[in-house]
Amino acid sequence: MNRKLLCPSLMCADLTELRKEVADLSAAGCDIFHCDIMDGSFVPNMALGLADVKAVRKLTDRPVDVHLMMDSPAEKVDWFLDAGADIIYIHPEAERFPGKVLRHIREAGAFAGIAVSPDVSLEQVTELIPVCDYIMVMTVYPGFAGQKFVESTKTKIRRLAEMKAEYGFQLMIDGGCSYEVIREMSEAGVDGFVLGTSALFGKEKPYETIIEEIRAL
Ligand code: S6P
Ligand code: MG
Repeated sequence: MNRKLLCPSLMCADLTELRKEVADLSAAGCDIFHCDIMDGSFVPNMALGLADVKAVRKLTDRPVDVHLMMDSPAEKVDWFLDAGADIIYIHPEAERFPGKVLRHIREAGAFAGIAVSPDVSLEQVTELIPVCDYIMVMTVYPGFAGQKFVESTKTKIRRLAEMKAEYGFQLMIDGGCSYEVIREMSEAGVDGFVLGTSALFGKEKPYETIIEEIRAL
């Protein structure tokens, strides 16, 4: 099994201590900093914003990903490219020409990704798969941390795992990633996990211990 890509979801971190949080998560061995950007329209919530991504970029040399939960992301993608995002995820159902946006992200030198919501089928995104460096299956409905893992997404995850070799994308999951889910989905071929309140934040244990335990699953 490959080394898991572990992506702390910074909306779950203590934002009054962002510098310390990023330093501690780095020291613990996290791989990619996950920034959830919401517009209050595509999803009924707001989380981080452009200024936060710029701040995180200044605080780490590790890859930073941006998960755009917004309507018509095409208009805003350049803001996040300029802010130094390494990976940008869009929701295809929020954009009229998602393939065009994914190609633009790649041409700008970043990695392109799609976030696939529980109600979006693989058939709906087939055309986009060859243009994706990352495919992130949403295992909760986008918008909030602390939700229950949606079991029915496992079928989609297993089907995507079978397609990885042909297309070469990294398969990620976001939402409700508990130790049990990580163990099972890692065996199923998932490469990376967004870590929120289910496994990483608000626990008694230090990040280092948790990351070590997750790597051993
Ligand atoms: C949710 C967002 C996620 C959450 C993460 C929280 O819309 O995209 O990245 O921050 O899923 O994780 P957890 O473990 O609290 O579900
Ligand atoms: Mg996310």
